[in-house]
Amino acid sequence: MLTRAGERLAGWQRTMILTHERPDGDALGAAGAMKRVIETAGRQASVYVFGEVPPRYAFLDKLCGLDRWPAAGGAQLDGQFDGILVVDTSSWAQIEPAVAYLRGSRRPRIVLDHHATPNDLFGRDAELISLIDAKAASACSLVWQWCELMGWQLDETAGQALFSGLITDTGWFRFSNTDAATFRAAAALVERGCRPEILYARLYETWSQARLRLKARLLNSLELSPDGRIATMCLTLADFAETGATQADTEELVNEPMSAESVIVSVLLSEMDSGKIRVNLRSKAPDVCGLDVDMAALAQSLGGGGHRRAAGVRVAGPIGEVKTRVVQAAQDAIERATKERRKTSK
Ligand SMILES: [Mn+2]
Repeated sequence: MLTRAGERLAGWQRTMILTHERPDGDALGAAGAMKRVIETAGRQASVYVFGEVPPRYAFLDKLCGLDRWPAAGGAQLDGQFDGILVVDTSSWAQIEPAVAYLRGSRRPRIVLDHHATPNDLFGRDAELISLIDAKAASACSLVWQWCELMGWQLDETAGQALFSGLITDTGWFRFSNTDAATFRAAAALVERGCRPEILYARLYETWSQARLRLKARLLNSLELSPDGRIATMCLTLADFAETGATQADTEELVNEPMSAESVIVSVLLSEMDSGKIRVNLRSKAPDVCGLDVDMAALAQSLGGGGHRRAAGVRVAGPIGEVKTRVVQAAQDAIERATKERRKTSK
């Protein structure tokens, strides 16, 4: 399938590349790398991003040259491209600004993704090749495999873009999705001149001052349950206003309390402008802490969703009441996990 898709892509003189809304390092890395690969082969490609590129990823914008999706909806672009490559998503809900355009367009498309969402909708109106591997750690590791198989040349820029996606989707090689394929791709990129220490500085040492101040307040709000297993942190609208930080600045902060050995569940509550409270939930892996505390189930019980280790929900405030409810639910979840463990060890 990769070969067939590769041959198809090679036949397009002009390729439109799209990725999901609120793009992350993997989305922009995969899209930017494919643009460079196509250009290096002497053909044209444009990446269209929905909305703004987050400041953290501005260097990828600069390196690869990304365009903004036109507010008019994209129909005017149709004559300018032979085919459409969608990376890191296969869900209509994540490409909302382009849905009307894609439904009307007859351009053939290739979708490359590592999420297990059903994607048949992309193909209803036009020819579609799906490259979906739900086991892959990142879209960038799939792009890497694709390039290897097709013998496509990766220049330094494409390598940096790919490395960015490999490491952001695996939390710098530490999440449970980190696999041998990721390390193989990373090793090969380093061999070709990619410098991890520079990319680390670009991705992890370029946050705003406002975020650092917000983090100070966040840690100051930390409360631990009597047994030390549940960490709770709160950010109020005043915290955001007085530090100048935004909701986007809370990215990854929920993980901070995990540095303490006793903590197995971390809860971050942030007040939003809408008046709702955003709840971020994390739990440690059972291989590490001995308990499988299901955050997806906890979030679902409050109307949200997610994965077993990382989930979230937005609920009506006030923040103090939400905190009490969520901490109680977390305690119940730990108790359930403890019972489960006793059952299986019997
Ligand atoms: Mn991804």
